[in-house]
Amino acid sequence: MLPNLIPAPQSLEMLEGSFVLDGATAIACGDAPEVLRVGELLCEALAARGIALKCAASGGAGKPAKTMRLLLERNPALGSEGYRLEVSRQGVKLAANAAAGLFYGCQTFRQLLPAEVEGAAAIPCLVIEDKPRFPWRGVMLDVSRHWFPVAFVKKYIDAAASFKLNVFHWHLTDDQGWRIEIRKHPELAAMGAQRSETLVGHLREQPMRFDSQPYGGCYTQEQVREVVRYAAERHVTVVPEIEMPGHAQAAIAAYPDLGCTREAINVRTYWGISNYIYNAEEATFRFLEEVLSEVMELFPSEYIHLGGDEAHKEQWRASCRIEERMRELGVADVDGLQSYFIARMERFVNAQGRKIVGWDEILEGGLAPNAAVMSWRGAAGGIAAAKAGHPVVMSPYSHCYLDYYQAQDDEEPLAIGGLLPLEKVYEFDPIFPELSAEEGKFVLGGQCNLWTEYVASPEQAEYMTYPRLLALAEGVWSPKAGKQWQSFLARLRSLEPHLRAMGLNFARHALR
Ligand code: TNX
Repeated sequence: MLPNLIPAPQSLEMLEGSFVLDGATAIACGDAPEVLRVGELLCEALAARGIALKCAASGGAGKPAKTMRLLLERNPALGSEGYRLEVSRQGVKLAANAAAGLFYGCQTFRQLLPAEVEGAAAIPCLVIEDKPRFPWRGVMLDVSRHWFPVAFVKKYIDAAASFKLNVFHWHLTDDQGWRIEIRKHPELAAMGAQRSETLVGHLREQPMRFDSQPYGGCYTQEQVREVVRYAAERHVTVVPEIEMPGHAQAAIAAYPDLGCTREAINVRTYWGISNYIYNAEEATFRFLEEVLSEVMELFPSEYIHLGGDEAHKEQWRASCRIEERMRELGVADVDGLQSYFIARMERFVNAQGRKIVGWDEILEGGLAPNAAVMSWRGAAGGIAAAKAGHPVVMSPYSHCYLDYYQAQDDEEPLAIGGLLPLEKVYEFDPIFPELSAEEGKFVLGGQCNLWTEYVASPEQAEYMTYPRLLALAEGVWSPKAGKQWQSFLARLRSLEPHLRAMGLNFARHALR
């Protein structure tokens, strides 16, 4: 029987016999600290399944009976994230060019464990060679609409990494709450992170009802550093998102001078898109640069996400001051102003050696020269950007929105709308037929997004995420040629004990 792996590896050859993994096995990691850390994380994961191993540079004191060796070994075919895993009766050899590959090999190894493990596990002898199809394998969590504790953010990253995802996009600011401490502008964490109450039920229900409960939360810089460190150990890059020029009501509530009307306003208490938008004063650009400076210090990621989506421009159109500013800045219309805004912030980010990514609306009025595009309103924006030679992450709501219903069933908890069953996520392919082979090279990968208007708890966030995130994982890691829905479903069913062992609350529609 073939082992049940998600995402499916590039190649797998089964051999005779099995290796018995038990307390007498040692993990030998060599001297590189990043490899030792990979070994330690594997030990922790195996301990959670009831197998206690020793992990050390040499494989432990004395002569261990059996070893699993983690080796850095040059193999150009494997790239920076690939690995080769050999399991024989005598031992296990895992080799890769870099620690990331060893980490992914360990995730595969974890899935080779049988459903029931009691102190020891028989691992089938085999050879796996594997590497990802795309370099950007992402998941986004919105912590503005609802806030999630650090422990949950870590668990979310840990689980994503175990399915070989490598980008955690952290949506930190929006109309309903600002969630990251900025030392230079303390009102963001004080005022901007709190709302007086929250909408009850769906936004469609009229009249609107509210819960009268103050709600808030904000990550301190120390907590942010801890999350970034935790993710890095799991070979996950955290990409922070700071929204502009729209989705800015919480920031404007904290500092009314950033807005177009300068009136005192509240952090938004219900869903939908706010009309509050940053003004275009020099002081506002300076404010955002100061915010981004602190953000870049906290997040070492190559990309900083500037949002850019759904910027309602009524307040810009209605403002004489904006008209004056547009003349001064030499922009023709409000689309031009959005484009100026993003391009100006891009210059600042580029000057610090980083790049920006934004939602596909940043194409409107002209794309900033070096920007990457995250395509959510279908694939058209991503296709246009790739054709123009810009990097693209595909995340169309039709296939990637984890806030949509996953089944047509009266029992489903309230969600924003839409319908995205597991099978449809599985069908997602980041490379669209409109792209030539050359243009396709600009597609960095794909991403699922969990917006949290209707997701108020960690349990619910997991329910919406799993197993759909596993379908995305296969779509961005595994070779396209081998993808097969029935095979995925069968593997998913047999990985149920694995999901359970990880303590994940997953939806069971496809597992029944
Ligand atoms: C659109 S996707 C948004 C979010 C909402 C989401 C709900 C995107 C860039 N913007 O602000 O939460 O729809 O599905």
